[in-house]
Amino acid sequence: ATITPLGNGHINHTFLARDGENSLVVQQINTTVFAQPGILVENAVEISAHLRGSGSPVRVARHLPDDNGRYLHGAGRDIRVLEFIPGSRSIERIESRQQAWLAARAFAAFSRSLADLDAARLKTVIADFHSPAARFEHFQQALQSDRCDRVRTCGPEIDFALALHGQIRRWQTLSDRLPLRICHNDCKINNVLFDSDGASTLAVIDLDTCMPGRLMTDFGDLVRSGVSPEQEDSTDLDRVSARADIFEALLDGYREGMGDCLTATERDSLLPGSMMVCFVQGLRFLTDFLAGDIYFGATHPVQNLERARNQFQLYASLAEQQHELARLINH
Ligand code: ADP
Ligand code: GN1
Ligand code: MG
Repeated sequence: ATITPLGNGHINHTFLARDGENSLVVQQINTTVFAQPGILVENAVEISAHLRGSGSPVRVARHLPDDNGRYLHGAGRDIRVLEFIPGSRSIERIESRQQAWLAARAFAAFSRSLADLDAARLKTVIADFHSPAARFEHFQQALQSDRCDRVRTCGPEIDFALALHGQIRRWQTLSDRLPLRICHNDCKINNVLFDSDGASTLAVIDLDTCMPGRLMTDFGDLVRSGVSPEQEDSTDLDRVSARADIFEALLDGYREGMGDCLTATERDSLLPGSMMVCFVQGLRFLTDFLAGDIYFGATHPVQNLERARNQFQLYASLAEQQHELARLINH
């Protein structure tokens, strides 16, 4: 087979293996992030079985076992094989309202289809994954230890983050009031596969963090990764902003996919959730910058700081427009 790198994920190493007509996705799981790859496989198999068994139209990329029924390979038991979704492509930036609507509907339909799967059947992959209070604590620890002597290089970003401590508590309180549901927990725009001309979505992928959570963060991640005309790595901060028309399309698509499943409290959490996820993602990048780029990696020394600035700018843009955006929700 020929093996080539695939996609732009931050966490795993993903490859496309091609042999004539046959294509497979081969992925090396990042065991720094996911200490127990077996749990990822068990959760994914459970989810695939539930979707198939319930006749859901939502498609995911299935994990494929070898002839002995094993899902994990290699000396580190960290290599897996996934079904390749033919004719698919992922996008890194939303270009149109239609793309926004389709992606949001796909992620919402995914959660809706899992509403009747017993949450106890899925293992917790990373505890407190979307807890703003836990993320803030990690940030404070990184700040305190300053193990790479980088604190002195990012004073303004640290001050920006510290000023939002009170807001973190309010977001945590809101999140704690919401129902726990099985969520995707990484509803980034490149985790949904479109067909080649972008006219429909084919599958939801990257199920590694799928576990009980809150819809406010699923919708928030969609907004975070899709609402800006610039990607999260962009340093062109003047162009980083929330596009209200894309926000509206994400909202409409999400509501369409959730149908009547969304409670009133959940609906009211969508905008705060979007702001929270942008800010917390900035905080996560800043924390990783302070810790030495051990989680997200970096292609140059200040990349995680640049990503943090980008996400803080996006948060500020959402905050500035929050009253107009709230009107779209109450519409
Ligand atoms: P990571 O956890 O590192 O983000 P992903 O599972 O999201 O890894 O895969 C990274 C990228 O690889 C995706 O954004 C997509 O472009 C591509 N990809 C992953 N799985 C498939 C698949 N089954 N079919 C087609 N493309 C895929
Ligand atoms: C990671 O795996 P990927 O690239 O889809 C991260 C998300 C972040 C995102 C930021 C397990 O997602 O939580 O929001 O990067 N995944 C994990 O781009 O931490
Ligand atoms: Mg991914």
